[in-house]
Amino acid sequence: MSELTAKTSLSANTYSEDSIRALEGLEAVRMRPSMYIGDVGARGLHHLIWEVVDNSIDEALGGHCDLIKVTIHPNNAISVEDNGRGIPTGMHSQFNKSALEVVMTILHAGGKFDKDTYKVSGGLHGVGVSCVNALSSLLVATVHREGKVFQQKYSTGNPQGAVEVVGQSDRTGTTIYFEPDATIFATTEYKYETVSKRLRELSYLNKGIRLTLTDLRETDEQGRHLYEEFFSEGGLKEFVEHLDSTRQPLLPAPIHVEKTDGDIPVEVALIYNNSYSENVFSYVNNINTHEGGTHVSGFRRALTRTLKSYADKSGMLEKAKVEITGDDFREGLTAVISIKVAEPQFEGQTKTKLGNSDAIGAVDNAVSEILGYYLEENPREAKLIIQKVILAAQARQAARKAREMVQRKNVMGGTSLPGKLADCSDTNPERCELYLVEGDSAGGSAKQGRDRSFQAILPLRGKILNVEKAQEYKIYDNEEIKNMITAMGVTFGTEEDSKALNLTKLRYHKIIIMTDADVDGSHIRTLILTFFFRYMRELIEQGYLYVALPPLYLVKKGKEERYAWSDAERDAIIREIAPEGKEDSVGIQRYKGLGEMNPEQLWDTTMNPDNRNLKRITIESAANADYLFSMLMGDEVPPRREFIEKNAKYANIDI
Ligand code: 0RA
Repeated sequence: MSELTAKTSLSANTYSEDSIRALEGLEAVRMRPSMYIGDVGARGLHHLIWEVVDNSIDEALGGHCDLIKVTIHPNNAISVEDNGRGIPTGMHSQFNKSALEVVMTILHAGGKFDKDTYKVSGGLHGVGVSCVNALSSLLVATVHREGKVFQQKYSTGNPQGAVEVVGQSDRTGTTIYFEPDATIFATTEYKYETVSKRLRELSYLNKGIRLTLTDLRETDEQGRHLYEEFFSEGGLKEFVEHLDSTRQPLLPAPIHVEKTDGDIPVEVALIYNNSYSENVFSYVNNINTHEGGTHVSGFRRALTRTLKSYADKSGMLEKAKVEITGDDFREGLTAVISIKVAEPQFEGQTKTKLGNSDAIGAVDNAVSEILGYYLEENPREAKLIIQKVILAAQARQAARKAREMVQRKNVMGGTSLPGKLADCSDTNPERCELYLVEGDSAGGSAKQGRDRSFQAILPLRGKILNVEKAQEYKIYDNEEIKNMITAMGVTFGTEEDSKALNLTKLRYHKIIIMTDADVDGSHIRTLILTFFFRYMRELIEQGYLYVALPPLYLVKKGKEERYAWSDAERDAIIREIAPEGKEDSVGIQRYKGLGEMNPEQLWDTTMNPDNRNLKRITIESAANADYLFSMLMGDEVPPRREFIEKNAKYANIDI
């Protein structure tokens, strides 16, 4: 229904002016769903859950609720149940209909009429549960309140009847059940892991709230459904401990800051570990602010000033004769910053950068005060931190020299390309691809098989350096890493930040990692990914990094040759090309290495844009990715063993 027909058909008299506006609102959501929920892919689909859970979290932050149960139903419907006060069901005078109906059908009506509750959802989510309603083929709202159970059903946002009393109740709470509209979403399949990660994160960000997740779609051997419970008593302190559980801590426990400054509640937890990377995650109203913003600036300012002043007083800096910069205070730092603001302004490319200027002072004040006390009261820990900072400053100077060596210009004024690179002839980065290929022999096949107009090949010898365990200046000594950096044309260091990645001279917009489909190949791929994640995260965020997926099998019968990327695909091909009972005349070759393919086969299956399988690398949640990389590539063995045992079934491991 277009806006025009909505107006004419409804102004026929039964509806008030307000309800017309409301209907137009929800119709607009259905017409341009991505404007409200980002996209209509898996991301937007999951966004529906966050939207509904946010409302229950708001009720909990107001002190009215401590339990939120999320259920994935067999038909990929979702229900979110809370034990809050229940959405009011009485008449809403302004709209002349029940408050429940107003909340469910009027855009942005959500919390407007509940002034007592401190509303924090907003910004990215916060479009209101009415959007979820508009995008659901069926939504059922059930409210326990005033001794009764009230219920109203909707379809694509339209009430299918009035609010009804369907039973009696001795509790309060709201349950929202919804079935995402399959005519809107490209996929309607929920991913358990995505939901479970977000609920875990929410439990750390909102301590004291119990969140549960039940998946009714499958049962295990004992007939049990997948079920998890998330509850954090310690909040961000536990979040930071979880993030750093696979690293060696420098302090016995995280430093925990909790203070409301003005009307901004600030919570920060930080710890130092013996790694060389900085991991600062920030949230505003429970939303991950990937791009940082004013709250992160306030944190950095407080950290630098407070530690610097302590270090100056201690006399340790003079002795070390080294100049300290802001970066040095953040090496080996893991921190989570979470603030709640009434009207967040989100800026930046992905609208995940906080702009509110009062957040700088709020976080600065809270962190300076509590970190200041901590240093005075814990001189032993304070000394460990300052020693670490001094080492970081010394390493930074070494790293700068090493970086400059890699980026040095040749006599002609340009940067010389590595000798092993077989470059492409096109010079437009948007069309160009760089294959990072495991081993010289596969590199040779790739060079012969490629389309040299737009495909460049850089063979990498053996295992590249594990950057998770190496100090920054060491990585620039590594031949393979140096080759990658110069081939790609990226540089490091801007005026503001000496480590910042500069992609303006990036020579290829597809960087494709091509390794063997065996255990060694996976290891090498992980090493390369670790390097990109730690030193070139922005390149991943821009969508430039890919993994090539070579086929696992060649199925042959007579002259017919077909490739398969999985066991299931292999079996399907055999059924297709061999008559029943004659499956034995069929030849099957299991590819283990790229080297087993000749250049034509490599082109056909893995490099030709018409046939190949490329997987784009994304960073779903930086906090989670950070945890995984440090766990897989770091020093602690037990969590890695546990991960491998749990995930072995997903891997193609030849034993
Ligand atoms: C407005 C007023 C009141 C409750 C709520 C909203 C509410 C909304 C949601 C959404 C999910 N769960 C919810 N729980 C409560 C109650 C006002 C009162 O009872 O005084």
